[in-house]
Amino acid sequence: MGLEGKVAFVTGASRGIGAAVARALSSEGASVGLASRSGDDLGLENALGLLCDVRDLVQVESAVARTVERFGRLDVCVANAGVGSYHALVDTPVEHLEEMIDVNLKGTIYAARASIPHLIASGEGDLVTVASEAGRRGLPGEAVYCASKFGQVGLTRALDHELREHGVRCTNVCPGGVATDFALEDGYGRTPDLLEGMMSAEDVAEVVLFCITRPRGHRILEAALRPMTEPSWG
Ligand code: NJP
Repeated sequence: MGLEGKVAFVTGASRGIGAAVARALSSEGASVGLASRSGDDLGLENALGLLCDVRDLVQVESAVARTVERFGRLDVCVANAGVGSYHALVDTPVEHLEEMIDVNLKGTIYAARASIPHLIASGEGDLVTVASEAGRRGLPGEAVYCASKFGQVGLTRALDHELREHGVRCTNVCPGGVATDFALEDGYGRTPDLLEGMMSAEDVAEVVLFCITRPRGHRILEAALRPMTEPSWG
């Protein structure tokens, strides 16, 4: 499944799912541009840590450009950076509402927009969006998060139509609960006890790796994965 010679750009790569994806790509031989607000390179060989707030198009464009400048090409973009705040809509702090739309939805649009010309130039590009089960159905207490995730899913599905003829595959990876730092910050609605029985970041990274290493003659449009402790909600 080697990815030697391939170059990937991952957003939200400093921890959680993004860091697990970065490690998986790197262990298969890919060079990786790792974007986050902390700019961590995870100590990986062949990695470039990039200070980047995905809410800012100029910063995203610059992070992609620096990845291409350093490694010479771009074959894979994983739009993963995301935040969640679990409240009824009327109780959702306005700054959390803005953050979810700006990071999850606009950040994904920006990462795709900046990466697409390079993915087309690669001739064998992959655009992966780390969306959510919340991008497949409405869930209680997460209306804005769902809206941002449905937006990501719609974006990636539409891009499949634009990019297939250019040899670029577009995939939504839609996990259920994953035990990371996600939404654990005070006021965001998750507590450590809720993580019991959830999937690991590595579980999701393996699915991302699986999707991008299929033979080029087919593509996976959506990969949905749930922990056994979660129902599939019909
Ligand atoms: O979250 P976490 P996950 N600009 O909190 C970065 C989705 N998902 O790995 O900037 C740039 O451990 C942040 O880095 P830093 C979820 O919606 C999750 O669980 O240094 N980067 C960090 O690297 C999200 O799309 C679950 O703070 C920004 C990363 O994002 C993706 O999976 C379930 C940023 C967040 O790491 C990864 O989430 C599900 C910004 N403005 C979907 N803001 C789940 N965990 O249960 C944050 O269905 N980051």
